[in-house]
Amino acid sequence: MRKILVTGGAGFIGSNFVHHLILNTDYLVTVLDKLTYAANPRSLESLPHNRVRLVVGDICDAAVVDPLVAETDIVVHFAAESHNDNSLHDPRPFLDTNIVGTYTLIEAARRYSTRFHHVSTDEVYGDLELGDPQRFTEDTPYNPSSPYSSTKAGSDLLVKAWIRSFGLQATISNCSNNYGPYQHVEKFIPRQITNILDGVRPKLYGSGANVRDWIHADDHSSAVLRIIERGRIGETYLIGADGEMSNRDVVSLILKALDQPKDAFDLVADRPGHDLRYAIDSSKLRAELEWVPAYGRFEEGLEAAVEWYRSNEDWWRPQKQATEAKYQEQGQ
Ligand code: NAD
Ligand code: TDX
Repeated sequence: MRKILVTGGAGFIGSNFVHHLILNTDYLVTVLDKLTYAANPRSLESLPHNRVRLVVGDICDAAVVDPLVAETDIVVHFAAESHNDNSLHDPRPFLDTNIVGTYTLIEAARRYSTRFHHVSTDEVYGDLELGDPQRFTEDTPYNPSSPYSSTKAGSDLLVKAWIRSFGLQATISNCSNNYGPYQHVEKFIPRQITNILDGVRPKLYGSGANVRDWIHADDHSSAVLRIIERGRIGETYLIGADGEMSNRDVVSLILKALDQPKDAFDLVADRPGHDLRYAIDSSKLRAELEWVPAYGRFEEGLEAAVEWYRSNEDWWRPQKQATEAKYQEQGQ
């Protein structure tokens, strides 16, 4: 049976990807995860133990990484410090994990000639104007805004250099904003859903006009699976599902799904350097690899996510208080 190493598999997208692998493939999965504050091993607990193994360790630690990469057929690299707001207050862990961690993994993949897939973000391209018809493509120049996105951009460039200089057998994907089950309550959509469930009004940064391009995490997973199975080595693929929406409109939909008045939200301090708009043109992935997202309307996927948080309070409750205390300190 084929073996796959999934870094960051106890986090949001990584755990959704492991669920997707178990349902749709016969891979034997090893998850390598440091179990930072962002991880929740419970996200994996319903999966068969004979198919999924969790190794707790740091991707920056070559002594941990090397033997795992040596024994696997492929590495899919999700592990990262992933939250922009945290990166503005304490950038150092972002440099360590996103840059040094990626370096440690690609050195191991080079040593053992292991197929490598690097999971990245559309934020490496900076932002677009509101109302501009332009969207990001694989040819858009890198122009990251935050400590988070600059470290992700740095990690992409390392992978590109290792492909060119050392013949690393790698692909890269840059995806838009994900939503779905198992997302930490620090992120926008789960924060607002769980605030409302706690009787607290949703909090929009600035005017709430910023636009994000939403994709369900399971569609991200199917795209990554398609790229590792059919993608061309050395190529970058943008992943998106045409889900552009302003933050204010997202909050309106969440309020509606939870039977709240449509103006029951607060505007709070804006994020410094807040990117205005992201939008993905995923034509290359769709045309070359015949990928199509399974989730149709964002509204339906969002309603399902609202229902998931309503039904899984025991999953998110332990993180909620500390997360809100941190936001309160920041005036958000
Ligand atoms: P997350 O924060 O939910 O999960 C990250 C996981 O990585 C956690 O389980 C954490 O414990 C683990 N981790 C962190 N540092 C580690 C280290 N040094 N060693 C081992 N494990 C470590 O993040 P996410 O939202 O699931 O994002 C996963 C990946 O997808 C990231 O690379 C992110 O840049 C990318 N991405 C995310 C989005 C999004 O909308 N969330 C969109 C596009 C791309
Ligand atoms: O309480 C909030 N209020 C608010 O208005 C929070 C937490 C966020 N926001 C805004 C900021 C953004 O415009 O909502 C939008 C989404 O915010 P986040 O969930 O923090 O996501 P974002 O900064 O867009 O980055 C996400 O998508 C790209 C992921 O966190 C990244 O890991 C990914 O690379």
